[in-house]
Amino acid sequence: MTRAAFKMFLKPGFEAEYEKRHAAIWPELKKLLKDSGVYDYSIFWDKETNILFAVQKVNGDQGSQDLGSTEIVQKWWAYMADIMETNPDNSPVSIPLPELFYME
Ligand code: RM4
Repeated sequence: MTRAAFKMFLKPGFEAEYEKRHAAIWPELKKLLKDSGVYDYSIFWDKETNILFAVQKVNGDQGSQDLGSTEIVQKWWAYMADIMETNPDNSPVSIPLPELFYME
């Protein structure tokens, strides 16, 4: 198991919509994430910067941001693209973050 963290960027004023959409995450996406070994996955929001901080545990070598070749993730990213900063392929701009401290 590895712990992974990354930041993404929410468009200003869309935090409620972001939370609403994620509260209703598509079951097939949730299943894909879990089947891919992604779990204990949280996303936090910094209201001062609109930065989204994601943390997750990963069994295997593919975290959530490595699943862009799947149709369901491509559909989800396209669905979320109107409220996030994205790359030309609709993937969210995602910056990996190094872990500096962990306490079990
Ligand atoms: C985020 C982003 C991530 C996805 C989660 C569920 O907004 O799209 O890539 O793993 O949602």
